[in-house]
Amino acid sequence: MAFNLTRRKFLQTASLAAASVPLSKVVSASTGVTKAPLDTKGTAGDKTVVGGICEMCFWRCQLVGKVRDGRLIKLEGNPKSIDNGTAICARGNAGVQLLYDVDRLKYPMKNVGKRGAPKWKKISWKEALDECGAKLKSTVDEYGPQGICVFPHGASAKYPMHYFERAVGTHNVSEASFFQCRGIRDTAYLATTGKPPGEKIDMANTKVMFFIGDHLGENIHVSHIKQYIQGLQNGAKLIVADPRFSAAAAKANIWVQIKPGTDTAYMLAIMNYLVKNNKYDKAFIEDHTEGFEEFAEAIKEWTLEKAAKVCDIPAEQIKEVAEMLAANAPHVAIHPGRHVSWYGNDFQRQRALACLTGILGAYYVKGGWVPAKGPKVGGVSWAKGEADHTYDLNINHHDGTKYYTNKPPGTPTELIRDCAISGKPYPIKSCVVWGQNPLQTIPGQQKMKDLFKAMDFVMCVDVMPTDVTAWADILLPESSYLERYDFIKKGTQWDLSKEHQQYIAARMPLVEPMFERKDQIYITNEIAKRMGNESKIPVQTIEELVDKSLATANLSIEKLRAEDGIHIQPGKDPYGIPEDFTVVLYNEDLVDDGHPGAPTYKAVPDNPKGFARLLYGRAPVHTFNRSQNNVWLHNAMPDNPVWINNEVAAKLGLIDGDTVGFVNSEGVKSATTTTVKVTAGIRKDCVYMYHGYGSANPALSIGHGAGVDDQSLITKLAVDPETGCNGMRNNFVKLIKDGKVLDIPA
Ligand SMILES: Nc1nc2c(c(=O)[nH]1)N[C@H]1C(S)=C(S)[C@@H](COP(=O)(O)OP(=O)(O)OC[C@H]3O[C@@H](n4cnc5c(=O)[nH]c(N)nc54)[C@H](O)[C@@H]3O)O[C@H]1N2
Ligand SMILES: Nc1nc2c(c(=O)[nH]1)N[C@H]1C(S)=C(S)[C@@H](COP(=O)(O)OP(=O)(O)OC[C@H]3O[C@@H](n4cnc5c(=O)[nH]c(N)nc54)[C@H](O)[C@@H]3O)O[C@H]1N2
Ligand code: SF4
Ligand SMILES: [Mo]
Repeated sequence: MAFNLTRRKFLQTASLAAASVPLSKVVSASTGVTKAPLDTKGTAGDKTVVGGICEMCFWRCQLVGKVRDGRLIKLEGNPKSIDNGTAICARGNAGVQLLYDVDRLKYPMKNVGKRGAPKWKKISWKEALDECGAKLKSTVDEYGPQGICVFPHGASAKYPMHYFERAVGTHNVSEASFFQCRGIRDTAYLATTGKPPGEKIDMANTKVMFFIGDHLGENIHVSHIKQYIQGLQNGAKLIVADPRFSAAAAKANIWVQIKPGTDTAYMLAIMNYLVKNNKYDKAFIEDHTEGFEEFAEAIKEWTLEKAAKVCDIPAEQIKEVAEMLAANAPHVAIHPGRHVSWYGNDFQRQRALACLTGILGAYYVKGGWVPAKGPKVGGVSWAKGEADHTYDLNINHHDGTKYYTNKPPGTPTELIRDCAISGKPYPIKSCVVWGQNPLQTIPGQQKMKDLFKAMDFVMCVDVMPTDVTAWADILLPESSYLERYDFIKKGTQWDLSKEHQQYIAARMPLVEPMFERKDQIYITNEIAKRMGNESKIPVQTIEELVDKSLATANLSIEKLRAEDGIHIQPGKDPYGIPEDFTVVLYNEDLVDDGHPGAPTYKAVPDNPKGFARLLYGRAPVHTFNRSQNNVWLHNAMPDNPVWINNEVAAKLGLIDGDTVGFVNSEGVKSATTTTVKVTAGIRKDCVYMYHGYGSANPALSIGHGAGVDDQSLITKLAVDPETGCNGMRNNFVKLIKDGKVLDIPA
C-alpha cells in the first residue's frame, strides 16, 4: 500500500476489488478454470477482496480476503489459483492474527537505551528518515559504500537490497535465502546442469519419490504438498532418508535411518552400484552428460559395504533403494532439497543429487525433474552499475582469485561478519536489516551481536519486534503483506500432466495499512533522497513499480483485479529434453578451482563423548521465528519438544513431557527450557527440535521464551568450502534436567 493512497481512494479500490468477484464469474471464460464458490460458511455476505498473496512463508500462495466492516476476518485460497487453489495452510490462515497482533510495530522508533537492551522513543517518520539518511550517508562519505552491510530477506526486501547494492554500491549483502537456505543447491546444480533446480520435480506423475532430508508434510508449501499427495495417491513409491522418523518417513516404503552428515557417501554408493551393474540410462549418458568415465572412476571405491559402514545403515537396504530407482527410471523424482545448508560439506551432496538424477535419465521426463516454463514478466528496480570488485570480500586481493568459487549472489555471511568485527580489510560501520532475523537465522549468535556492537549505526525494518529489532538504533514499521502491494508471483499449474497453464498474480492489499506503517518503496526512496541518490530513483510508488512490471506482460493492476487477482494463460508442454541440455558428471572447472571434479564425500566431525548431535527442522504450523507471536499458531504448538531416542531416554530416566534445558559442547546453555518427546523415531546419536522457538525479545507477549532457540546452541561454525554458506548441524548438546547435566550414552 502506498503512502499517498488516501483512505477514500483505498476504499474505492477495495470495493472495486470486491465488486470484481461476483459469484456469476466463478468460471473464467478465457481459461476455463473452474472455481469453487467464494462464499463459504460463516462469511456469506462479507466482502471478498482479491489480490492477496500470502507471505507467512515464501511460497506465496494466492489469497482472497473476507472483509467485514473494513476488518479482515478470514483468508482463503483464491479459487482461481492454479497453484494452491482454495487451499492454504495453518500459517496462511493465521495471517489474520499477524495483521491485528497488538505487539506489532506501529510507529518509527528510536532506541534511546542500548543496543540489545533498548528503550524505545516514538518519533516521526521525518525524524526517523532524516536520521537513517544522515547516518548512512556519513558512513558512505567516511568509509565508502562498502561500509554498509545489509541483511535482507523476503519480498519487500528486494527493492531496498537493490538500492544498497546498485545505487549505493556495496557488495556486503547477505540474503538468508542464499547463505542459510537454498544457495548451495542452486550453485551445485548450476555447476552440474547449468540451471538452479527449484523444487521442480513432477511428483504427481512419478513412480518413485526420493527425499533426502526433505521433510514434506512438516515443511509445508501448499502446491508442492498437493503434488506430493497426488503422487502418493497415484501409487508412487516413496524413499525417505532421514535420521528421524519424519512425517514423510511415516508414509515411506523405505525409511533410510541415515547417520547425520553422510548422505553424499550414500548416494555415491547408489550411483556406483548402478554403474557397476549396468543399471544406468545409457542413452542419456551418451547424449546428455559429460565426464562419465572420470566420474565412474572417481566413485568406484564406494561399494555398498563401505557406504553401509559410513552411513550406519544395512548394505542390503542401499541395494534395495538402488534397485527400486533403477526399476522405475526415468520416472523418478529426486528432490533437490530446499534448506540445504547443513554440515559444511553440502555442495558435494547437492552435486551428487544432480548427478544421480542424470544417471537415471530423470531430467525433463514425466515424473522426473521438469522445469515447466512460467510466463515472462519483467522486473523493475534500481539500475545496475558497472561491476566493480575492488571491495568485494570474496575476491582475494593479492592474486584476484575467489575464496568461494561457487557462492550464490551476494557476499558470504562469515566474510561480512569477520570484516565488520575486525575492521579488516576495511571498516564496515552501518548495518541495515530488512525482513531478516539474523540472530536466529544465522549460526553464531554472539558473533552477530559483536557485529552490531561494532557498528556506528543499525537500522531495522520489520513488522514485529523480534530478537534482532532489539539491536536497532532506528526501527521502522513496514506495512505487512496484507496491507501493501508488492511481489509479482508467477508460475505454472501444479499438476503438469493436465493441459498446461501459466499464471501471473501481483500482491495487492486486502486492507488499508493501520497506524503509521509504510511500504518498502516509500521507506527506501526517502532514505535515497537523503543520501543524495534522488536522481537514481526508478519508481515513485509501489503501485507504479507493480504496474510497470505487469506492463511487460501486457497487464496492469486494474486488469489483474478485473481478472480476480490472477491472470491465467496457456502454457507450453513441459516435457521433452532440450538437445543441448548437459549434466556435467565430472566437472573440470571445479578441478581448476581446486575442488573435486566428481561429487566427493567429506566426513563431518563426530560426536564428542557424552553429546548428541543437534538437528532441527520445520514446525508444520510455524514459519521459523516469524510466526512465534501468532496466537493461533502458538496455541497449536506452544513449544518445541526435543525428540530423544527411547532407549537413550530410558538410560537417562527421561519420560515424555519432562522439562529440560541444554548445554552445548562449547559450554553455551539454552536460556529457556522445553519438554521431552521420547520416541523410537530418532537415532541414538542425535536429538531434534523445531527451529525458530525461544524468542528473547520480551516485547513479544506470546512468543517470548516459548520453547528453546536452536540457534542459540549452534555456536560452532562450519562453512561450505565451495559456496561460503553456513553449515549448522555440527553442534552437539547434553540435556539438563533439574539442574543436572545428563551425559548422552554412546
Ligand atoms: N538454526 C537454523 N537456522 C536457520 C534455519 C533452520 O532451520 N535452523 N533455516 C534457514 C532457512 S531455510 C531460512 S529461509 C532462514 C529464514 O530466515 P529469516 O527470514 O530471517 O526468518 P524469519 O523468522 O522469517 O525472520 C524474518 C524477519 O522478518 C520479519 N518480517 C516478516 N514479515 C515481514 C515484512 O513483511 N516486512 C519486513 N520488513 N519484515 C518482515 C519477521 O518479523 C522477522 O523478524 O533461516 C535459516 N536459518
Ligand atoms: N511449516 C513450515 N514449512 C516451511 C517453512 C517453515 O518455516 N514452516 N520454511 C520453508 C523454507 S524457507 C524451507 S528452506 C523449507 C525447508 O524444508 P526442508 O528442506 O524439508 O527442511 P530441513 O529443515 O532442511 O529438513 C529437516 C530434515 O532433515 C533431517 N536431517 C537432518 N540431518 C540430516 C542428514 O544428515 N541427512 C538427511 N538425509 N536428513 C537429515 C531432519 O531430521 C529433518 O527431518 O521449508 C519450507 N516450508
Ligand atoms: S504455504 Fe502456507 S504460509 Fe506458505 S504461502 Fe502458502 S498458505 Fe502461506
Ligand atoms: Mo529457507
